[in-house]
Amino acid sequence: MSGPHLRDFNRIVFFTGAGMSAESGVPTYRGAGGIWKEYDYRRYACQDAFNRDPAAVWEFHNYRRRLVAACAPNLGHRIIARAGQRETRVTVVTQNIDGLHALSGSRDILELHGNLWRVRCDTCGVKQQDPHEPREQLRCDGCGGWWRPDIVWFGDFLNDATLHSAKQLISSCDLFVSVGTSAVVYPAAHLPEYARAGKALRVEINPDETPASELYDVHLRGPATEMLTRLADGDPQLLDPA
Ligand code: BV8
Ligand code: ZN
Repeated sequence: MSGPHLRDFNRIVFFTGAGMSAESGVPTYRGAGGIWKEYDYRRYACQDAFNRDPAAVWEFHNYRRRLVAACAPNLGHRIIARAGQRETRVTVVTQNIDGLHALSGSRDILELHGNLWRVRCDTCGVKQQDPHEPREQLRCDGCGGWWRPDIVWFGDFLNDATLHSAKQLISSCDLFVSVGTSAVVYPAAHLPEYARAGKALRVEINPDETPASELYDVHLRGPATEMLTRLADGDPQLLDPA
């Protein structure tokens, strides 16, 4: 199959969005059936909403936990994880909070927007990793404050160290593969520019054109699993055993 092929690169960054998990059954944000189409994030997924009614925000996030807990990594997640198990340096920079990259075996993951399965106390700031199930206990064992999802909601600043590491890695990679993002949310949508500045070969995997498409050298217009299979180019180490 015509290139590029993952085996030909040494430092790869996969920059993923909700489209990466669409074939696992996780709803995207904006597309058909997108979660923001049904739920207004101003009511269920921002600090103001949490200050007003933390229980309602938890009801919404426990609904998302149940939904995502029923989803499994897809072939695309597995190809990325296997690419990382070889000498090639592979990093996943994701906007996803679903935890499916980790579940599929990827190790080097930068979660720009936090994680659905982690909480932090809104008062003392202590953090806790949860099992993949809804959370019943909403109060911090330490100070009695409210636990809040450790997610970067609109209006929240991203973690500086995470964003800085992402910019560093993307500026020095030789292959940058964007998978399933609409490139409309900032500062994440700025990151492909660092790949261009770093002279990486840039591949956009998305069935649709995006506002960032002109930043890419190669456009693979199809679903994540099929297009990542193409990048794996029949490599038995990357694909599912026959
Ligand atoms: C901040 C977690 C400082 C939450 C998310 C500059 C200009 C304009 C606005 C701003 C700016 N800077 C900051 C802002 C404000 C805001 C922003 O960007 N607004 C946008 C809407 C204009 N940014 C912020 O608030 C950020 N914080 O800047 O703090 C600050 C503070 C105060 C005031 C000013 C600044 C925080 C942003 C993070 C928000 N949290 N997620 C949760 O889940 O509850 S964002 C969320 O949406 C995602 O994480 C992702 O980042 C983003 C976009 O979603 P995508 O992943 O791209 O998914 P989407 O559904 O949109 O698209 C799916 C794509 O997949 C489509 O293209 C589709 O074609 C494709 N697809 C579908 N199926 C498949 C597929 N592809 C492949 N295979 C398939 N099968
Ligand atoms: Zn606390």
